[in-house]
Amino acid sequence: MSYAIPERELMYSGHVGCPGCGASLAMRLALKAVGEDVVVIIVASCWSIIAGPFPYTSLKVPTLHTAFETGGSVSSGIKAALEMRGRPNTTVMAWAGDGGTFDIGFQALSGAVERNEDFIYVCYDNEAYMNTGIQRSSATPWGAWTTTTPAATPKNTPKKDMVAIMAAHRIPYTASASIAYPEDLVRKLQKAQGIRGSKFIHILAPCPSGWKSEPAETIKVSRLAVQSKVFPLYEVEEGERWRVTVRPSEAPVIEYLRRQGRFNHLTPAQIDEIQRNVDRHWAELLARAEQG
Ligand SMILES: Cc1ncc(C[n+]2csc(CCOP(=O)(O)OP(=O)(O)O)c2C)c(N)n1
Ligand SMILES: [Mg+2]
Repeated sequence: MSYAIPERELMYSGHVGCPGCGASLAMRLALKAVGEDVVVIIVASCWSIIAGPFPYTSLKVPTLHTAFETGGSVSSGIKAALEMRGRPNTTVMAWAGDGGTFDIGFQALSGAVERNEDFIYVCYDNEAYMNTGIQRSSATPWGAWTTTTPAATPKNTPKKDMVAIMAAHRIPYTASASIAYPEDLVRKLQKAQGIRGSKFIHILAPCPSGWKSEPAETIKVSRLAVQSKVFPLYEVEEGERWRVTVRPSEAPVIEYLRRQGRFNHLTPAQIDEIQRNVDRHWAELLARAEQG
């Protein structure tokens, strides 16, 4: 079997991500997948910091830092500029957190993909506004502690289903991906790169500081998210053909939750409720996948 992850490294060591930062690993793998001929649009987030202060950079590829809500519009403009300069094959990859995607950048993103602009939009999802101090976002899961949803009154609404919302735009390609399944992640980014039009990739990115997890367990926590079906791995073509790409094992959600201090306050009844919701969403996903 050939090794499916390119050996090239387009991210330098010595970046300023925290120990065990899932978002840093996500970028390293994404760049291995798409290669050097790329412009990365970094939306205000932890990654604005991880990339390094000018004139330093942790990336070996052209990078443009931009405002929080502008990932969709700036990526559209950069793609148009590259085309005018005779570089239609250069990949444009927007790189934004969950706050920049699910919340404040949502309008620009929805507009851009409705126009079917030709870029890959990656949302690395650490399930809160981490860079400004762990505030809840619409990607924060039900029951989680954040600084704005303290343990006595944790988040009481479900996580927004962003992949389904993007698929509902009927764009050519939408997928979820995990740093614990790097070959699946690389394959999805390379597949996206080969498709013209809008592509959306949703990567779960554990944040030891915000999730109160062990830095050394970032990959284990990522894997448990997939195995417990909290974060299933799948792809959607043209909003219609749904396909599960990694079959999960039968890990109970408690295996995932108990490795993260942000869920410490949950009662057994609340954990049962999370399990029931995960099972229901998995059944819905399978039904869609079978139809597709
Ligand atoms: C319009 C605007 N409001 C607020 C901020 C402050 N801000 C910078 S990064 C950030 C949090 C971003 O959260 P997310 O997109 O989830 O990325 P993360 O920090 O978690 O990596 C905020 C609120 C900003 N830069 N611009
Ligand atoms: Mg975030």
